[in-house]
Amino acid sequence: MHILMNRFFWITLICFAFVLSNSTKAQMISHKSKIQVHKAWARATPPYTKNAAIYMILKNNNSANDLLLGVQTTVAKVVELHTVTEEKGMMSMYPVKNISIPAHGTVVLKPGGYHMMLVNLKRQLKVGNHVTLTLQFKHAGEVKLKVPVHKSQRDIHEHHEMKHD
Ligand SMILES: [Cu+2]
Repeated sequence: MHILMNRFFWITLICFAFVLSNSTKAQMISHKSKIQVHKAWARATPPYTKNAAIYMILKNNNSANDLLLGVQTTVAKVVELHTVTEEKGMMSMYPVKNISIPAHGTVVLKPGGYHMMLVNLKRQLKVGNHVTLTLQFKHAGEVKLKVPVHKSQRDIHEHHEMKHD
């Protein structure tokens, strides 16, 4: 009986650690931030591509509006904040100064909308790689992230949000 209990304890502990390491929040290095980041991913690039896009959901748990002011990374020279507009059937993207996240609200950075643009990549982004980002918010300060590289949005979900019942 004692051995059984013991084993149960370890299994529980391992499962718990597993859940922690696989939750989407686990990719956030700064945990206490008022800004939560979910489902972040960087788009894989073909060789010799100069730019790459990063998408994520930004959730503001604060009772004041916040602003994403800028982003830093080691894999590119610059990270720009972009949005996409449609004019005469042509989609074009252009840089914005910041991205506003309403109090207790969310902003979705997704293909066809807001995104972060890695400009002048220092290396190719391959599936399985991670990109380390530092997000700068006006109120929440710095949020550090480790973002996985995927081919498309369809690849992300499940294995980052493994459920244990
Ligand atoms: Cu862009």
